[in-house]
Amino acid sequence: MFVDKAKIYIKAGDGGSGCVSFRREKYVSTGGPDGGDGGNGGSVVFAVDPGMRTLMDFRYQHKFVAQDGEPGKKKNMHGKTGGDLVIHVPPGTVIKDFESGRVAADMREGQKTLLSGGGGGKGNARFATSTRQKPSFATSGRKSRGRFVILELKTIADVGLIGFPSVGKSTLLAACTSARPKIAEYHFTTLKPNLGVVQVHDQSFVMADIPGLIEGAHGGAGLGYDFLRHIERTRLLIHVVDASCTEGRDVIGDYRAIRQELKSYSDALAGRPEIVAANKMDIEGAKEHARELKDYFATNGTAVFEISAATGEGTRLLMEKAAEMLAKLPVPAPIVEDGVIEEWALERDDKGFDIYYEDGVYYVDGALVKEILAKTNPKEPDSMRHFQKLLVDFGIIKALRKEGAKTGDTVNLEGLEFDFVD
Ligand SMILES: Nc1nc2c(ncn2[C@@H]2O[C@H](COP(=O)(O)OP(=O)(O)OP(=O)(O)O)[C@@H](O)[C@H]2O)c(=O)[nH]1
Ligand SMILES: [Mg+2]
Repeated sequence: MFVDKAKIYIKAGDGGSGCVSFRREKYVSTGGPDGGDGGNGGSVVFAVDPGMRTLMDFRYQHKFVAQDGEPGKKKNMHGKTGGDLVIHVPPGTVIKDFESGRVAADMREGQKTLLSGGGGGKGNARFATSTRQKPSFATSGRKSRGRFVILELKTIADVGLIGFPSVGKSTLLAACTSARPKIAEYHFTTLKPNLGVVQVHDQSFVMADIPGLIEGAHGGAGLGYDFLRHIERTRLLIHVVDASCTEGRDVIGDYRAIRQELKSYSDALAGRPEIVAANKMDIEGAKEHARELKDYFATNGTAVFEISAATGEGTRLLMEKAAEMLAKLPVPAPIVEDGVIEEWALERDDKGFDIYYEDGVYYVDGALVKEILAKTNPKEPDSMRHFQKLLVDFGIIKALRKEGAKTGDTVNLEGLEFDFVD
């Protein structure tokens, strides 16, 4: 079974909550606050494993959750940070957000953090001020939201072999590389892509052999169509045609039918430079059909090579031509990463503020509150009106209401006190 697409669930670790605790000292009834912060949650990291060739591992495991941060402890001890979760994928894995379908990462090499862990909460020791010496509250850690992602393997190869079943694609791969694909006279012998490295003088390139295509493949006929994604990222195509026509085929008709399937898959793929390989030249009558092909391409400049993948004849010249063309072709850029990761970071349950209640006062603090206050001048009515609008827009009023605040209650925003009006 070949698996080249998978849907998995990923989630970063939640932040550990801050601790509420007071020092215990001899002869002192209650000492100062000493509750430590919670640890940050672990992140979800994707890493390329060059040895992996399929997404098989994801058939059985769908859920990947990084470790949560540990809660803070007394004596100002911080909770342990949750361990990152590293998910190994084969090179060429494209990661897409399931909901939006947008590309989050194109894993070619190295590693990438896709979800960051939630920050740990603050322990009560953090909230001690000259006027509030015994804070009996701490904040909880940030929760991180899990998401579904689609993994799609788009093999990275320089050359893609295309053609009808049984034309000899796998035989050609075996003749030119150390790959040992299955070869047999029946159609659809190849069920998954095979890769091999071709060495030509001091140049080398990767060649991919995929299941054969047939007419109507784009409508679901045969099984090769889905596999075109594996040669989407090639720079050059070798279109293999069976010149022996032993199956009663017509070389030009075959060639055109495959071209049609390529076009229905993608214009970009159909626009790739192409070399035609007239195969099975060792069989009688092949010469004649190869001639037909050459005549057909006489005017458009497509190179036609006569080869026998079985005897190896002509394959060297074909590979040299491929190497020569590749040297002039640019390396394709990675699939554009359109910044989903930043959005995800914002979507974390990180509102930018915390609310806690003590002795009849609702305290609100956090980076967002500081930012709003920095822009506010309490002496100017206009500025205060804008300030109120910001409190509504950023959901602070709603959150206060949820915490139980009612008209007349005192709200303390990082030191600025006002009466709550609902
Ligand atoms: N005589 C001769 N037979 C060949 C040649 N190349 C391939 N064959 C035979 O053709 C049959 C099909 O070859 P494969 O390499 O499996 O063909 P394929 O294109 O990979 O086929 P699928 O994987 O089914 O798409 C096998 O029996 C091969 O031995 C050749 O140059 N000459
Ligand atoms: Mg094959």
